[in-house]
Amino acid sequence: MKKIITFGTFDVFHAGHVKILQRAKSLGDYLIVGVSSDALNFAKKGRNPVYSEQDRMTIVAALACVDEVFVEESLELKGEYIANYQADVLVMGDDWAGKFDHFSELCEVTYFTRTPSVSTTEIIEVVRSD
Ligand code: C2G
Repeated sequence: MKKIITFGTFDVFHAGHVKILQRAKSLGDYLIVGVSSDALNFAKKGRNPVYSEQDRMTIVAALACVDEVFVEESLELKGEYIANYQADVLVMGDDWAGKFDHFSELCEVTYFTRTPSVSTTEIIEVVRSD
């Protein structure tokens, strides 16, 4: 069985998130998703997510293409997560291109082009301005 792993905050879940998860799943048989903890999201983006860690996990876990979810506590633990889940492929969006190439010792590393014209930040801005 070919296992794929990917990571993200998946806050204010949108079509760009669905598309990368579906594309990730198409590379193998079993898709594992590390959902960033609220604390990790704050460290990465300097703000609290709109949806709590628990709600973001619930949404991602409900998708047909997702087989397993867990909380990503730290960017530094990515190697441990890949090894523990015995992932064959790491998928990330190309906003992270090159950043995880060193994990190619552990598994294949693939970056997918981000879906254009949709982002959590833009959705938050549109909702705020209304
Ligand atoms: N994404 C995408 N197209 C968009 C928006 C996002 O393909 N229009 C992808 C991102 O490239 C990422 C995934 O969806 O691979 C999740 O996006 P975010 O929630 O923004 O993830 P991020 O906060 O960058 O967390 O360990 C790495 C991180 O946890 C990634």
